[in-house]
Amino acid sequence: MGRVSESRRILLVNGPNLNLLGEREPDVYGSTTLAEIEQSVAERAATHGLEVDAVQSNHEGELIDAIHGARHTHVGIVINPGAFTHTSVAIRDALAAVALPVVEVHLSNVHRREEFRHHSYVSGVAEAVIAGAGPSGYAWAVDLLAARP
Ligand code: DHK
Repeated sequence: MGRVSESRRILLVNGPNLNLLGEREPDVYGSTTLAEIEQSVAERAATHGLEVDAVQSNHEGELIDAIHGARHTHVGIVINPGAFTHTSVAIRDALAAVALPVVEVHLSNVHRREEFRHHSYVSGVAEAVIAGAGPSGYAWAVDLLAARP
């Protein structure tokens, strides 16, 4: 009799203001909504046999709690920390604490934008960083996590 294997889950984390995707500065962030991104991430993950739990919050502590919550249950994290990318040692420390593989995603090419967006506290604890690829970046992040043993 075969054993039913537990599903492999990834955590998708989106930070502040990303709930407004679709209407927020569409020239910078595009017209795709967060719901559409979450749906496409789930579909991409399913092609790899992965399931996705998605969280978005405008509150740093809620993002940290979600990251902590993944530590024994998920195989990796895809995160767009929004503006917390450039400010939050606490989110970086949370990602380091859970010791899961992390892929950092930005819809826009932060390096082509204002100087204050060029530094990321998260990149130093990420396996990979994808910036400027729009919503496709999230799907590629899933591919990267799925490719890990
Ligand atoms: C999203 C944000 O909200 C900004 O604060 C970052 C990032 C860039 C993005 O491109 O997805 O600077």
